[in-house]
Amino acid sequence: MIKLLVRALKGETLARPPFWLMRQAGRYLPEYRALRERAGGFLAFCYTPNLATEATLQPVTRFATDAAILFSDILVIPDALGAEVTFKQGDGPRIDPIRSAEQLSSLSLAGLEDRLSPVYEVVSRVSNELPEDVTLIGFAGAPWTVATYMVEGGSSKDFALTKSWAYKNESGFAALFDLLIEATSRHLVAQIRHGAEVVQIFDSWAGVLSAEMFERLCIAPTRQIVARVRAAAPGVPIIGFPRGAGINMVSYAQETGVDAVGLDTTVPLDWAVREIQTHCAVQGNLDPVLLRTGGSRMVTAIREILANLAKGPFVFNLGHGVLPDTPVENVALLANTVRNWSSA
Ligand code: 1CP
Repeated sequence: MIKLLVRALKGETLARPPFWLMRQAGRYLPEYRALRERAGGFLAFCYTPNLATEATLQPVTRFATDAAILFSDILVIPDALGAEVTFKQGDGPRIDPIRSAEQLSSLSLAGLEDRLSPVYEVVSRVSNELPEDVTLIGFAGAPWTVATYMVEGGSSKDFALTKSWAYKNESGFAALFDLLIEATSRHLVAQIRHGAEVVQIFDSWAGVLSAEMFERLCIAPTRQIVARVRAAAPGVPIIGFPRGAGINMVSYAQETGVDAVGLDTTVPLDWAVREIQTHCAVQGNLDPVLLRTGGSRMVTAIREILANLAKGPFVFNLGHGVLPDTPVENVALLANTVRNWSSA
C-alpha cells in the first residue's frame, strides 16, 4: 500500500488530499505542554527519545493527520557541529556565533551521526509505532536559514551580519555553506535510513534574499542536497519550503529537483496552479492566523484552497507553523473539513 502523502508528492491527484501541519507538535497542545515540563531544556527534550517520540505522535493521535513530522529542530545541526545552542524559555535560540572563515575551525563534521543518534532513535521508534497509513516526515533546515542563526547568534530581523558576510567574502561564506550542505545531506540520509519516508527542507528565511543571492544561497545549495539525498535514497520524496520566495519560487521549483514546493501564506492560489503545480506537487497554504481565528471564515478559506489546488497533486498544510495560542478545537475543525471535503 502506497500512503496518501507519498502518492500526492509523486504527482498523483487525489480525491481526498492528504494533510499535516507545520509545527503540529507544540505549545498549543496541552499534552505537549505537560511533556515539555518534564523535559528540562528544549534540546534535551529533542534528544530524549521517549519524550520526543511521544511529542511526534501527539498530533497524529489527536487529529488523525496523514503524516507525523519528527519532533526535533533545525538547530540540532549547528549543535552537532559543535556550536553550542541553547533555548531560553520565551526567548528564541542562542548560538555561539560564527562570523569568519577562521572561526569555522571550531566546528567539525566528525561523529555527526553519533552525536545525532538520539534523533535517529526517535525516527526508528516513531516509524515502529505509527498507524500503518500515516507517513513519517524527516526534515532539516536549508543552509541559508541555518546559517542565519549561526552567524547572527540567534534570531534576527534584518540578517545584516549574515548578508554582509555573504556579500563581502564569497569564498569564506561558501566554506560555511559547504559544511552545512554536507551536514544537512548526511542528516537527511540518516533519517531516511532510520525510517523517514519523506523529507522536508525548511528555508524559512529564503524571502529576505535578493534574486542573485536567492540563486546562490537558496537554489544552488538545495539542488546539491537534493542530489545527495536522491543518490543515497532514490524514490524518497523531497519537499522544499522556500518561505517568502515570491516569484523566485518558479526557478526554485524548476531547478532544485524537489518533488513538491511548500507554498507560504502569501502565494496566490491561481498563480501557484499556473506557475508551480505545472512543475511539481504543491503543499500549503492556510494562514496560521486564520487557523487561530477558526470558525466559518477559516472553513471558507480551507475550501477555497482545496477547490483550487486539489485539482492537481496537492498536500494540505498551513503557510507557516501553528501559532502557540491556537485553540485546539480550531485544529480539529480544520482536520474534519479537509478529511470530509469532496470535489464533487
Ligand atoms: O519551548 C518550546 O516548546 C520550543 C518551541 C519549538 C518547537 C516546538 C522550537 C524552538 N522548535 C520546535 C520544534 C520544531 N522546529 C519542529 C518540530 C516538528 C513540528 O513541526 O511539529 C520543526 C519542524 C522545527 C523547525 C524550525 N525550527 C524552523 C523551520 C520552520 C519554521 O518555523 O520556520 C525554524 C526557523 C526553527 C528555529 C527555532 N526553533 C525554536 C524557535 C523558537 C526557533 C526560532 C524561530 C525564529 O527565529 O523565529
